[in-house]
Amino acid sequence: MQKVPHKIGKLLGVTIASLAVTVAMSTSASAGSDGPVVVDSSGYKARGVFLSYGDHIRVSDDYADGKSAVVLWNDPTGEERRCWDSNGALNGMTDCNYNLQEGAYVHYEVCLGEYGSRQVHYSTCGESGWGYA
Ligand SMILES: [Ca+2]
Ligand SMILES: [Ca+2]
Repeated sequence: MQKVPHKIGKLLGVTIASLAVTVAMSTSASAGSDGPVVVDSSGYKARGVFLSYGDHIRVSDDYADGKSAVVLWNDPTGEERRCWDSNGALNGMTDCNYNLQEGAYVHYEVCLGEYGSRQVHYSTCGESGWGYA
């Protein structure tokens, strides 16, 4: 007799929690639009994404080859900006936090490069993505 109410309570808790997350996300993300996860030309060595809430670019070095991952993106003035993951491979996303004008387009791609010399290997850049701040 104890098991059933316990299970229902747990399920209800999960439902309410996910509902709260949905409401919070739809409220906070109303101004902009996240971009897709993009990958480098190999498809697996680097990933990047744009998140509109708070204007974050995230980049991940997914391959231990001595090269860093870098997201190249264009800010609203058209200037190229860079967000590097230079702290090693396979250790999560590195976050770059920006503050963009609401509604600004963000065009970005992820590439491999040498963080020491800030050299980008453009041939490794993958397909680009778009988001809106
Ligand atoms: Ca690497
Ligand atoms: Ca890293």
